[in-house]
Amino acid sequence: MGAPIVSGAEHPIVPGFHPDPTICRVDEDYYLAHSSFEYFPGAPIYHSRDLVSWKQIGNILDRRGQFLPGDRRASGGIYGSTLRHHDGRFHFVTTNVGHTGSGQTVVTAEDPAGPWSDPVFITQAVGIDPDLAWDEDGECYLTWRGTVSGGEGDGIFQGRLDLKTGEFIGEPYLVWQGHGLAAAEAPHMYRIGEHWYLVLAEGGTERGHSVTIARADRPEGPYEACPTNPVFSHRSTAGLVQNTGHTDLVQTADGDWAAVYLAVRIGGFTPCFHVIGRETFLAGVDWVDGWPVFDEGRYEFTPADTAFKDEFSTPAFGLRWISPGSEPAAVAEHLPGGGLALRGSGLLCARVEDLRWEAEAVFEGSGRFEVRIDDRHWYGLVFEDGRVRARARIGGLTADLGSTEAPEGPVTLRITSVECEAETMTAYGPDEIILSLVDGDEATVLGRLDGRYLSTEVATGFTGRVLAFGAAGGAVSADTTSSSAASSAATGDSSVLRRVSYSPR
Ligand code: 6LW
Repeated sequence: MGAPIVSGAEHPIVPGFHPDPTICRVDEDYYLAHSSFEYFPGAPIYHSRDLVSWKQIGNILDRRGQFLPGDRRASGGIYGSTLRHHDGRFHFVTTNVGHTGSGQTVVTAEDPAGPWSDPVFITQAVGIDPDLAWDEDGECYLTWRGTVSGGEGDGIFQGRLDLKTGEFIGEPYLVWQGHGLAAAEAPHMYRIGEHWYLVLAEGGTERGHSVTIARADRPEGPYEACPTNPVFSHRSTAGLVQNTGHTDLVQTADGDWAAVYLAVRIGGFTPCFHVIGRETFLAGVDWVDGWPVFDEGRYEFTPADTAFKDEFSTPAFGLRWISPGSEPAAVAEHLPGGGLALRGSGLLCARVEDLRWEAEAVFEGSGRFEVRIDDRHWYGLVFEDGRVRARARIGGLTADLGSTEAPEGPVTLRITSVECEAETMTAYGPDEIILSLVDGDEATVLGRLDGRYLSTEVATGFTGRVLAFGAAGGAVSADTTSSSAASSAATGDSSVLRRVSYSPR
């Protein structure tokens, strides 16, 4: 039986934590980028020719020179951004909130898969959610949410920009400040027909999230607000898709319009929880009296195939692999013949992209495998000293759940997300997480926990669940060469990750 067809109203085009989507088109090709916070490499970029099936082609910020780690804190790092194509080059502007004094960061590239340029910093533009647009004379405008360093006022600012130097031409100025809802942010400006349009996210990125819009004859305004604002929101609606907002518009190759936006899929009993972060959704857009009308059900498609298996047999990390506050190459070293020697306390991670899923990790020597939101919210298994233990951390609480002797040879650890089986309403969480040791056909369950504690509503922040792999504490010391890493792997005092597999359930 073929893969099911789903509606864009219910199912993301890019699942898992891929928030603050920004999109551009070049001829028949569409490109999409996302914020990525403390995870490096940052700003994953995707390609599509039909708007519904997307393939990751790179990570825009894959050199630390472009993305300083700053304080490496959870939900720090790379925030909302804008991707545009102008004058034969792709332009990506974003905020690294961990890089004090950098203002906004601009990188460019000829090939969207990279390499992207070294950064130009717009230090005067303090704040978040920068947008780039050009007028018919090639004048470049930066619009962002925030303030001007050394200046007055706070809100949606705009200025004419010298992209080469990062300096403003003339003083930046306030533009339209929105419909008056909380947290007016994520401005995007477009020249459409005879008007300049300014789209904002308002209401905050939670249940009250909304899209508002205004138009003007010139980029700097004055702006006329849309009489039916907010033009798009799920606030106070029923349904599992919530928090809709933070949109970016694109004219399709056949001249129609579409919008990408973030939303979450909630589960559990009220107030409900989202566990895999803010995902990217797609809607059609019609124009009525010169104002946009969102059509969420316009697109139907076969969902992305999220299953993967990696034996780390190629010298480079796949594009999915990211590290929170560190770098994959600092956490893991490729071994001759496949597998990774894991070292230190850093983690190698991949986004969870389904509401129900199962993942396995095969270790030699020792290792740890977790599902996490951040350092204070994770459930996992640790294999060391010949034993496997299930453990969990929720805020300030850490608990050992169960343990058993590890079998000889390679050890397979499994984490599964299943439907919650609770009988009472309030015990009904978004899912349950099962932690097991697999030995042949046998699976020994060492822990089973309510998934609500690994949700953004509990952990707070801007990210979602990731699978995380790391050394069990027997870090391979820095001067260990890979061959000696392989030999010490055999003696069980170092952490070698041989294989990871993941599939939706
Ligand atoms: C993003 C901003 C926001 O830059 O959160 O809640 C920031 N809205 O638009 C991180 O996603």
